[in-house]
Amino acid sequence: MRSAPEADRPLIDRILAGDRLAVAKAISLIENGSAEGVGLAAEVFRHTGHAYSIGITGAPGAGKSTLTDRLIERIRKTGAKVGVIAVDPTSPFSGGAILGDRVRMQQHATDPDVFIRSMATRGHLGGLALAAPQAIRVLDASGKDFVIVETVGVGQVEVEVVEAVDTTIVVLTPGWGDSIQVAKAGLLEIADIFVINKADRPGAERAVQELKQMLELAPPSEWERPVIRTVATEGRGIDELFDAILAHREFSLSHGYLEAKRRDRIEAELKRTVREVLGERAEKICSGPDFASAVKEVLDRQVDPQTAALRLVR
Ligand SMILES: Nc1nc2c(ncn2[C@@H]2O[C@H](COP(=O)(O)OP(=O)(O)OP(=O)(O)O)[C@@H](O)[C@H]2O)c(=O)[nH]1
Ligand SMILES: [Mg+2]
Repeated sequence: MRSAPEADRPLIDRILAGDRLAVAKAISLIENGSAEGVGLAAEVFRHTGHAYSIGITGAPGAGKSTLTDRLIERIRKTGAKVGVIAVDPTSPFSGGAILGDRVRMQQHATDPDVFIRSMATRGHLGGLALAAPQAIRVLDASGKDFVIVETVGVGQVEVEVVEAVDTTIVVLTPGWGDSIQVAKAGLLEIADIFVINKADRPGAERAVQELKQMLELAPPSEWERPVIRTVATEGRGIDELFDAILAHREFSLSHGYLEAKRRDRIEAELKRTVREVLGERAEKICSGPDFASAVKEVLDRQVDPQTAALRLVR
């Protein structure tokens, strides 16, 4: 049983001590977009910069959660601590659609150095694109060495969430077929590592070849993106995948690439936040009493819409 004094300690202290309940609470506060969450995120920020983040994305059912589960296992063998956020942009409630995942990952539930949590957007300003990086930072501050973010890679939001991580893994399966779909979803651009999962199924080799051909057409880059075959259900290819992640981290660090990426990310986050704040302000202006009278003035032809709008803003 948790003693009362423990629960009375400031949330930030408990997070820094790696207290799971505190971490879960913090992520809920952030998810809900509460004022307390905003204050907490600010406190948390000073204690971040340690964790390495990994994004896992791909079509529904590609095996992302099974892979994540295996990766947790692999990472734990090194003694490192792991946090996982499963992002579900389609659900208004966390733990809804992804509940199955949490059950599957249950084997880690008793490991104090693993934290797994699904996340949806509720009230957070800017939605998941802004909430997810904050949740990653909570896990970072709580002492996790790796943070894995699982998203279903089908939309813009997911792509934005994945942009918030250090290494992005795109999971495909044999017969993922229409490669144009993959390209359209923006998955080719964001990948640092490709995984062809379900390699136990027919067509795996063809999928690898097809993908490699497609990559040859892409603009050349210093990091040659590996294509790794896995059978997540059997744990095959997981060592190779983990090695590829470490190699990408090594590459990113030694080429100043990670530093540049983190800078771009901060820029993007600041811009997005400024836009969100201004958007909220705009909503407020457009529902206030001055707005109604401005409409009337324009209707009465006392003022033109442009001038009236600028006046409202001022
Ligand atoms: N044959 C085979 N099946 C697999 C493999 N990996 C995962 N599966 C199965 O594929 C199904 C989906 O796996 P998940 O790990 O839930 O896939 P996901 O990408 O997380 O799914 P969503 O989160 O719903 O998008 C499950 O029934 C898995 O057991 C694999 O390597 N081979
Ligand atoms: Mg999943």
